[in-house]
Amino acid sequence: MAVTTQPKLDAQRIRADFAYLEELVNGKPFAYLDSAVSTQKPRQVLDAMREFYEHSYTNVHRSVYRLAERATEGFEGARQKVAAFVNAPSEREVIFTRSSTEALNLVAYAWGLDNLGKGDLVVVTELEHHSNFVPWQYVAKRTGATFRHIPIDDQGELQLDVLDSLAREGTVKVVANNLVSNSLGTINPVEKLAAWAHEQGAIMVVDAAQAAPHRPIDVQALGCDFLAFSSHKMCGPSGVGALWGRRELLEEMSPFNLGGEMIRSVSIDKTTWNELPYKFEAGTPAIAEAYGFGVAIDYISEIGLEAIERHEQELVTYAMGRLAGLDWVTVYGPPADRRAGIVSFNVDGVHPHDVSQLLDWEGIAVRGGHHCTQPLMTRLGVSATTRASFYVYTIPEEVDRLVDGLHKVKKSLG
Ligand code: C6P
Repeated sequence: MAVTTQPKLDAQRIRADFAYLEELVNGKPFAYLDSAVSTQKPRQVLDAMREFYEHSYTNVHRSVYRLAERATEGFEGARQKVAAFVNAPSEREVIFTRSSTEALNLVAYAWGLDNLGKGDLVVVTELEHHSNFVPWQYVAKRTGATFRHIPIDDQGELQLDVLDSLAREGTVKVVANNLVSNSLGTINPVEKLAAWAHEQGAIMVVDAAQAAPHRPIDVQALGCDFLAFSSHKMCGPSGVGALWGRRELLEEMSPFNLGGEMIRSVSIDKTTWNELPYKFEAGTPAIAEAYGFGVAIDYISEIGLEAIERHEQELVTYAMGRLAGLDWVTVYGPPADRRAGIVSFNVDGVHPHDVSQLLDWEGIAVRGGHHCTQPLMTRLGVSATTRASFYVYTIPEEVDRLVDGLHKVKKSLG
């Protein structure tokens, strides 16, 4: 019988690609446990961007001289990589945006304003990041649609038993949910929600900001209509993100930003729109950043998304096991086997900002705050949490240092 071994990720070797991890903070090795906010950047991406700026850079889609063609090829090559990364049927369905936030705003405005009205329901979730919550709340208000949410249970998982009663309240037109919660790490049942959304005649909008960097994504298997993610959370530069959208929907939608590049023709009386994806890419895009996004996709794809997912699963299982031994720490969210590499917790009697400040003195970077999920914080009955989040360069020793650091926090402030 053939034995298949699943390749493991070598975090120690990967660490050598990240310059900042070699630095000392307060005389101690740096433990970066805040990758959910943004990841560090490997030399491969930085070198490639420098090379691009030095030898292939000018504006794209405008001129025919050699350098311009090279720039356009680099930019469009990145689009193909993004499309392949999420198994999009066509690269024309991939729109470069500034970020996940802009991608989600694009859908809320360009689809929502034309398709929502009184009697319609927009359904988000209680654990949504503000980027997939506030635009829908705002557009629902502007159009007269009803804004509803799917609540979570005490483990931070969606209570899907409310769906039937939601459907009775009106015509469900939008379901918007993150694939992975940035605060709790919950892996949400997006396929199920997409199937339900389609039964209602609604569109399914997926925020994959915390999923795309960490697990394989297949928009066709998910069955969604739109999917948003950001380059800076997956080893790429900031300032660029992507929206994948189903072609029929994108074709029908009005533009979001207006100006150069997104037009077919302009006259005093009338303007017509460019073809996809350019209809949604007004003005000069983040050219070298999109190119760097493509290189980052190559970088993490070479490590392997399954290997990344397994690595983070091992780390989160280890971290939750260690934190469970501290009866003065409250951990939020589902068990380790149903979450991604994110752990939110609170130390009894100590504000998360103080926890993160003291951990910084130990050379450990974590985030303390509401993580742009205030409705979730309200549900948890806290104003903030401390959050540790992992990536390809995280090692178990850093989890040990976090636990040691928390003992020190308790000793000084608990
Ligand atoms: N979350 C965090 O520390 P932008 O900023 O547009 O690239 O990503 C927004 C966003 C959208 N959805 C989810 C699930 C996210 O986690 C984020 C960004 C960071 O959790 C900054 S608040």
